[in-house]
Formats: sequence, C-alpha cells, structure tokens
Amino acid sequence: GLVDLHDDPNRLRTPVRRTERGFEPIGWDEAIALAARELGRVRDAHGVDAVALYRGNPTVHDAQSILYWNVLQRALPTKNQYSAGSLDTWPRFVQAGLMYGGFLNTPVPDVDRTHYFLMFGANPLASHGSLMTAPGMRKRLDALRARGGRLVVVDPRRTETADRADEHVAVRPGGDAALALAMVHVLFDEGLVRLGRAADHVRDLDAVRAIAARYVPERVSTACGVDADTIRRLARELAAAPSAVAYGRMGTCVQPFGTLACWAIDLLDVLTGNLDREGGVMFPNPAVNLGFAVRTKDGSPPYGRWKSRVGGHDEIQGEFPMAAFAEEIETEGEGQVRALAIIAGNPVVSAPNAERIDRALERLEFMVAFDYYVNETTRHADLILPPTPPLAHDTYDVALLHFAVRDVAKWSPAAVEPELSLRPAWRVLLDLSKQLMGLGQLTTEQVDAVVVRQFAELALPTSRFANDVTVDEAVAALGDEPGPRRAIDLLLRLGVWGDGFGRVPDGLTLAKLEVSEHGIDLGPLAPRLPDAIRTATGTIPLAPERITADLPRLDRWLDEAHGDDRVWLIGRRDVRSMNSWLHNLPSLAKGRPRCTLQVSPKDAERFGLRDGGLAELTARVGRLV
Ligand SMILES: Nc1nc2c(c(=O)[nH]1)N[C@H]1C(S)=C(S)[C@@H](COP(=O)(O)OP(=O)(O)OC[C@H]3O[C@@H](n4cnc5c(=O)[nH]c(N)nc54)[C@H](O)[C@@H]3O)O[C@H]1N2
Ligand SMILES: Nc1nc2c(c(=O)[nH]1)N[C@H]1C(S)=C(S)[C@@H](COP(=O)(O)OP(=O)(O)OC[C@H]3O[C@@H](n4cnc5c(=O)[nH]c(N)nc54)[C@H](O)[C@@H]3O)O[C@H]1N2
Ligand SMILES: [Mo]
Repeated sequence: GLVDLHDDPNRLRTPVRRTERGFEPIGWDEAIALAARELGRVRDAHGVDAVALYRGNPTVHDAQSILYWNVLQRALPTKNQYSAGSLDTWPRFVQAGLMYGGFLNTPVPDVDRTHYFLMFGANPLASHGSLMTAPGMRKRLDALRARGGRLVVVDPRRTETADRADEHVAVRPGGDAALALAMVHVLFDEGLVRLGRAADHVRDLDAVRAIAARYVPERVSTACGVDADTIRRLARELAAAPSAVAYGRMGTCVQPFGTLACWAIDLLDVLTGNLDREGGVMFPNPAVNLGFAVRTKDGSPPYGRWKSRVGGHDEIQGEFPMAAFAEEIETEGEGQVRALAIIAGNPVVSAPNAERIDRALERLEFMVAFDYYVNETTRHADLILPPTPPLAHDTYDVALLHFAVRDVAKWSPAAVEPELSLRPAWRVLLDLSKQLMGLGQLTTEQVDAVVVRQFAELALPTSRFANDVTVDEAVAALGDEPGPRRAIDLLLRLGVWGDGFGRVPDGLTLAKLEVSEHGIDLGPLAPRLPDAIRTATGTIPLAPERITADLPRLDRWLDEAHGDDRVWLIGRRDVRSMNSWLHNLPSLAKGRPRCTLQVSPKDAERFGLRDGGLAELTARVGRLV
C-alpha cells in the first residue's frame, strides 16, 4: 500500500491554508511563520495551557516525528497534551509503570519459544502484534502449534486469530479482570503458585492471595461468560506448561476494567514462574531505549501528578486522556483550550464521541495540522503542513522495538527522493519551535545543535556509558549534519548494544546499521531481572494500591445482574486499514464492504436480525445503520 500512498493524487504535496474558497497552497516560510504567530498569540494572551497538542499513532512509526514533536512540546509546555495513548495502551503502561517502574518496561511474550499462549483481547492476525512486535505473526503462531504448543484466545468475537487457535474462550466484553483473577484464585487454591526467577524480586504476595480469595470461579462465571470448569482448567494448563505466556492487548485495555485486567494478566505470568523466563514473558533490551524520556526524577511513574481542569482526569505521562479533550475546548474559563497543534491524528474518527470532538474543533481560534491528508479532523485546521511520504525518508523504529519479540536493530533508508515542494517534518517542527521559543534569529543548524545536546544530557545519565562518556565528547563525535540521524546515532551509541563512542569497538553505531541492509539481529530475549526493574525499591509490588483501589468497582459489576438484556459494542480491526486511515488507497480499500456489524447468532435471533440485512444501533452518543 505504500506505493499507493506515494502516488495518491489526494496526498498533500504543499502546505495549504483554509480560505473562504477552500484549502489553498501557501509557501513553507509563510506557513511556519503564520503557525508561530497564531500559536504564540494564543499562548501570550491566555497562557500556554490554552494551546493543546495532539500526537497521533503514526508518529510511533516515524522517528523524526517523535523526536521533533518532543522539541515542540518543550517550546509549548502545555498541560493540554493529548495522544492516542488513552484510546489504546495507557492502562498497560500505567500498570507496568506501577509494577516495574517504567512505562516502557512491559514484558513481552517469547512467542517463538513458548509452549502455551493464553492471549486476551488481541488479534495479531489482523494487527501483526502490537506490544508483541514482530513480522510474520501467523507463521510464529502456527509454529507454536506445530511444536506441540497450545494457543488459547480469549476474545468476545471469534477472530481470525481465534479461528486458528486450539481454543477460543468467548469472554463477555470487560470480563477479563474477573476471569484472570479467578484463575489466580485457582493457582493459590490448588497450590500451583511457583514464582521461579521472580521469587527474589516480588513483594506483597500475601496481599494478592487475600485478594484472589474473593474471586472464586463460580462468582465471576456469569459476569464474564466463562464457566467455572473452564476457568479452573485454563489455570491448571497455564501452570502445568513447561513455559507459558499470558498476554493482553487492546481488548484488555480499551474496556471498563483495563488497568485491573492488565494487572491480573501479569499476575498469571508471575505466579506461574513465567516472568523473565525463556518461553514466558521477558523484558526486551532495545538498541535505542527511550526509557529516560518517560521517567520522573524520583523514579515514580508519571501518573496523576496533576488533574485536568474540567473533568479532573489524572495526568498520564504528561498527558490527559482523550475523554478530557472536547470538554477542555468547550468549557469557558481560565485555561480553556483555544488553539491546537496536531500531528498524525484523526480523533474525529478515532476517539470516542467523535461528533462532539467534531463540533468542538470548530470553536478553536487557530488549528495547525501535520498530515498528508485533508481528513475529518484536519478539515477544521487553518493550516495543514504535510510530511514527506514514508518511502521518501530514512527511519529507525525508536518506539516499537521496545516491545519486539527479539532484540533487533534496523535502519530503513529512503527509497525515493521526496517531492521538491515538501520539507522534512523534523525541519518544519524545529523551525516552528525555534520561532515559538523566540530564537528566530538563529539558524536551523544552530538550534538543532542545542537539541542534540539536550538529548545527550537526557540520555547519558541512564546509559551504561554514563561514567565514561561526556556530553561534549558525544556531541562532537556526532558531526554537524542536523536532523534525526544524529539523534538516532547518539541513542544507538549510548544504548546497551552501542559502541559507547569507541569504548566497545564492535558495538552499534548508525554507520554500522547503514551497511547492514537487512538489519542486525541481536538475538532472542534474555532474562533481565532484576536489572529491568526500575521501581524505587528495586522490587516488583504485586498489589499496587493505585490498582487495587479499583477492585470495589469490579465487585459492584460482578454483583449486578448480568441478564441478556444488554448489547455490548466492541471494535474490530481489519488487516487492510489502519485505525482511521488508509481508506483512500485502491489496493487497500477494494473488495467487499467492510463497514459491517457482526452480531452473535443469539443476539441476532433475539432482535430479529437477518444476515446481510440492515440493523439500527442506538447508543448514548449516536446512532448507526
Ligand atoms: N474507528 C476506530 N477508532 C480507533 C481505532 C480503530 O481501529 N478504529 N484504533 C484505536 C487505536 S489502537 C489508536 S492507536 C488510535 C489512533 O488514532 P489516531 O491517533 O487518530 O491515528 P490514525 O488514525 O492511525 O492516523 C491519523 C492520521 O495520521 C496521518 N499520518 C500517517 N502517517 C503520518 C506521518 O508519518 N506523519 C504525519 N504527520 N501524519 C501521518 C494519516 O494521514 C491520518 O490522517 O485510534 C483508536 N481508535
Ligand atoms: N492492519 C492493522 N494493523 C494494525 C492496526 C490497524 O488498524 N490495522 N493498528 C495498530 C495499532 S495502533 C494497534 S494499538 C494494534 C492493536 O493490536 P491488537 O490489540 O492485536 O488488535 P485488535 O484487533 O484491536 O485486537 C483487540 C481484540 O480485542 C477484542 N476485544 C474487545 N473487547 C474485549 C474485551 O473486553 N475482552 C477481550 N478479551 N477482548 C476484547 C476484539 O474483539 C479484538 O479482537 O494494532 C496495530 N496494527
Ligand atoms: Mo493503537
């Protein structure tokens, strides 16, 4: 599909400005000056919190966007920061932060060596993996079964992945926390708890035992839609397997009990001795580690340090959840959001209650979007600044390799030249930041030299070379060429696999990666306890209070009647679309219509629905046919 994207006539190839006649091309210098003037005006008149920033999912795949959005974030240090995180992984990151001491310290399934894979709320045959990053997921899961292993998928829907598994457990939406806690109950009840390598590194096991005592399989069975015998059998199978993985993803995060579910699933790994063992879940050791960027000075996870103005939502890693977004724009008063800069995001499709967001965006005094397309969201922008297309710039995956099933490093060079009418995204972000910081008199090169020095100052203290390399030495060795290459080289060389600027002669450098056409395989995941634990105590709290405080809400849910009168709507991912986009590319959009509702046969009968017919669905915030 990348070629279709490259050739798409609708892809923007110049900056455009909204006028009464529609979007019209505008020059780069003029566009950047306009954005700086308007964002600066709102900030100066109403304070920096009046400017909101949204960073969308595709930045995760583009190192320059992540690194240089960070520069804009420093130029506009607003509390109104948003991203796709709360539509996706925040429950997992918060839970990993509280248990392992870092949002990125999430254990990853050792899919290639495990004997038993219990997968909650993930559909890698459509998604390719997510917080279990690897190509060829279908082959890897087939190989697991071919070597005698077992794949069990816990998902309300019989997905493509469930269809290829040994067993599909059709949990009710939101039932995972209760289901996994009942499995924990069985582990204690039947004497199956074996901590393995984690034994010396965990605390509060008694607290977990006391909590689990309450979740008898018979108690949760109706609510989560899984019978008690199955719950007991799954717990026994997990404990008996030579090695096993319990893994949860989107479906366990974006649901009513996300953080509890992520926690309970990790307990299954810990209590069966599968944390930090081959074939269990392990902590990757990425060549570029951004852990330094998501850590607070005192080692506590960046979570709940302040609250949003209107709804009182907790801050998470410097951001608010998207639940706060529209209300912060709509609600008058000091700190009301009046301007927005958004990169690679389309919340008018991808966030809940999108119609409200659609209306809210109309109230903004100024909006600048970084995107290839005029879409449902960017149509509200005063200015759209398009990036170069993916085939036309180099990249290194600085994000998802934190979750890869093997440690690998790969530099992907540009395949073609970008159109002359485009500018690299990093340069545009840097020039805008420069003007907002009042450094307009400096050249891009001068400002980038400051940026790379700041990256060095941030990354060095947590580097294995912290005591050997100095900031001056590192910066001098990186050369004068501005841009993300330099920052990536820096992070590679300071990383665990890096050359430490000559200290480890055969260690990684960007130059070394550039001549490795197919990347470098650094090997399978390896045990990393206790080194991977970054909590203040150096141990893993098994029952963090900020997670267990939510148990009474789960108890209320369990005690409610779970009759058949309610219908639960869940999302569905398709292998040929990407969140809100890619619908403009013929090779990906062709074929049968995919915007369909799937319904369980029982519900279909109850509501008199016919296969292929029309259904009308009404919810609190909208209606669909
Ligand atoms: N309906 C629906 N909603 C969803 C999801 C879904 O599958 N369906 N998935 C959920 C999940 S898991 C997530 S992470 C969020 C993501 O939701 P968003 O953060 O909104 O991200 P996307 O929808 O992936 O892409 C948004 C925009 O990024 C632009 N873009 C792509 N690549 C680049 C680039 O390199 N640079 C720039 N500047 N722009 C680029 C695309 O043109 C597109 O308009 O959505 C969540 N909500
Ligand atoms: N082709 C393609 N690939 C993608 C994307 C894409 O849009 N298209 N998006 C990318 C992104 S941003 C992400 S975050 C990843 C996501 O990667 P995954 O998490 O693997 O993908 P999903 O398909 O969202 O899987 C979530 C599953 O959870 C189920 N589910 C819903 N509610 C519940 C529940 O309460 N309990 C349980 N147990 N299951 C539930 C759904 O039926 C669904 O099958 O995929 C990435 N890869
Ligand atoms: Mo996502």
